[in-house]
Amino acid sequence: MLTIHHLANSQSERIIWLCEELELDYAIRRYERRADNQMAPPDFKALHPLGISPTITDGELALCESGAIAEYIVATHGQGRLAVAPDHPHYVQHLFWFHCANATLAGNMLARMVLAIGGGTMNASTAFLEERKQRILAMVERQLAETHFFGGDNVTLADIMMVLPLSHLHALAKDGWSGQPHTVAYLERIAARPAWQRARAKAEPG
Ligand SMILES: N[C@@H](CCC(=O)N[C@@H](CS)C(=O)NCC(=O)O)C(=O)O
Repeated sequence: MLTIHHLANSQSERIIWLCEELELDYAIRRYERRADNQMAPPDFKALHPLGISPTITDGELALCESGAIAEYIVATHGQGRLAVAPDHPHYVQHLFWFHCANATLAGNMLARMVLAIGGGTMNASTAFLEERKQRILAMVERQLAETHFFGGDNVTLADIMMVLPLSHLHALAKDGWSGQPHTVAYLERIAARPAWQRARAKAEPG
C-alpha cells in the first residue's frame, strides 16, 4: 500500500495534501523528531539511503524527494490528475513554479538556515540570498495577480510544491506580509480547501 512516512512538522505535509487532493487510499506512518537534534529517528533513516522526509513506500519501492514523489504518485496512482500536459496554455508556467519551489526558493531558505547556524549576521552570502529571495517573491506576487494558482486556474503540482516554502515565509513575515497581498490571498484560498484542512488534521493531529 502507498504509505507516507511522515516526520513531524516536515515537508511530508506536501505529500499528504497531494493524496488528499487526489482522494487516494493511502496510509500515514508518523515519526517524531529526535529530541537531541531534531533530525529524523533511526527507523525513519533506515527506510531510504537519503533518510529525509518525505519518504514514501509503495510495495518494494522506497522513494525520497518531494518533487519525485509528487510526480510518481500522480502518474501511478492519480491518473495524471494535477499534472499539466505540454499542450496546456499554462504548461510552461506550471513547469517553472514546480521546479523553482525546491531548486531555488526552498534551496534559498535552506542556505539561510545553514548560515544562521553559523552566526546569523548579515554578510555577503546572506545579502546574495536575500536579493535572490526578493526577486522570486516579486515574481510570485506578479504571478498570483494574474492567475489564481501557480499552474493557472486550478490547483496543480506546482501548488503542491510552492505552498510549503511560501507558508514558512509568511509565518516569518513580521508585518503580515503587506508587500505580498496576492500571495497572502493565495495562501488563504489554499487554507480554505477541504483537502488542505484534512491534510493538516492528519499531519499534525491535536
Ligand atoms: N529536497 C527535499 C528536502 C527534504 C528535507 O530536507 N526534509 C527535512 C524535513 S523538512 C528532513 O528530513 N529533516 C530531518 C533529517 O534530515 O533527519 C525534499 O523536498 O523532499
